[in-house]
Amino acid sequence: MNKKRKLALITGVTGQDGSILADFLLKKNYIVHGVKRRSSSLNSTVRLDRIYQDKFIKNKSFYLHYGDVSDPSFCNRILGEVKPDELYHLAAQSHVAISYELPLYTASVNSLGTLNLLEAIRINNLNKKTKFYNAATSEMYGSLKGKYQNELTPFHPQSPYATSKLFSFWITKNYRDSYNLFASNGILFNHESFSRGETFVTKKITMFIAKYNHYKKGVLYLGNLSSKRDWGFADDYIIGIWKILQHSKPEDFVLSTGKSYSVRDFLKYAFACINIKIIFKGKKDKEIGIDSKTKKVLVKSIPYYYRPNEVTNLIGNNRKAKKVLNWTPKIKFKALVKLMVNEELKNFTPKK
Ligand code: NAP
Ligand code: G4F
Repeated sequence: MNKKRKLALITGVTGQDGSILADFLLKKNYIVHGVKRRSSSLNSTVRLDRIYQDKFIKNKSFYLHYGDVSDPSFCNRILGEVKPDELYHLAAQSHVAISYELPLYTASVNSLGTLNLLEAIRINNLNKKTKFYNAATSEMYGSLKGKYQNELTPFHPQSPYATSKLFSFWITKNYRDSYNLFASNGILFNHESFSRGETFVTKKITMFIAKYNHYKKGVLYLGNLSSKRDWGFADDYIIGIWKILQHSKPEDFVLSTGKSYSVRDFLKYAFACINIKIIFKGKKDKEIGIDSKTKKVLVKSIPYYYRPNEVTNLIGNNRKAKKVLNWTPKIKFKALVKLMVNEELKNFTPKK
């Protein structure tokens, strides 16, 4: 007998995680609906090129809808129309540094956007049908105080972004407890891939490496090279996100690798992929990275990219996800750097 295909709705489908998740769910035979914002350029759907299906194809598996999570009427309508089995809420103003420049906008999208979707589930009486995943973040913890951060660690958000996400985390829990909704938070530590947004540090570095490898010139301007993150591979984390909604009950989970490395470490391994040994001189916003052979300056730390209140270190303990969901990240830090650089080198096209 034919099993009924599951219906998923993804907000933030044009982003790193949304595009990888859409691909993953289609391979699992889901029917996938995604929300994309109206944009003046068609480029915003570039990450979806490999799975895009034309509007006029009958019985498609992948549908895109224009919408914005900060618009409650849209959220009510789309939930009423699609009636998804699983709603993956990934849409966000996801850049920490930009959240200092646009704090109200960040709160409106990240906090109220989440509430709009939860309300839409309730208003459409989908409490028993729709499972809800909220993309919470390790940024909610603020700088590491003990050995690691897990589901029991107190939160101490240090940016408008982190604070906006803390609202989304708690409102998800409130709706779970008040309305018996299957609503879970994933507290995800940094995860990267070739599809990472170009202004996040790993993608900024790996794109520079490909350019430098070709032109043999240029300087990469960065902020704090000493800050440390628990960096994993996005494809591993997408499996974790899916597993969170397949669990028998709604709960919150940390997804992390358990190891943290500095931006400086990332630079070291990334330059090594193109056979450059980089050495560092100076401190803080006077620090520079130099090619040990040619003595060319490759990297400069400048105040412009420093944040008003830097989260200095994050390390997650993923024991609960391992035990309850049987989830473990496969790709380790060095392999991640290599994978990102190689993909960047492969896709590099010089300007004419
Ligand atoms: P991303 O690449 O920045 O993608 C964000 C997505 O949200 C994009 O599709 C974006 O659309 C969409 N979006 C932004 N504002 C919207 C709005 N008002 N209405 C509808 N859609 C909107 O982020 P990501 O790295 O994939 O992360 C996915 C989610 O996980 C985010 O919520 C992020 O905060 C959270 N998170 C990420 C990490 C990580 O390391 N990647 C870790 C922890 C938590 P456009 O393409 O039009 O901009
Ligand atoms: O790549 P980042 O901008 O990522 P950040 O701030 O850790 O946030 C990412 O991970 C969070 C999970 O922990 C997500 F919730 C969030 O949505 C996002 O995906 O910066 C990483 C580190 C920071 O310490 C930053 O100060 O790199 C440092 N850094 C140094 N120079 C830089 C730069 N970051 C950026 N973006 N650009 C630089 O030039």
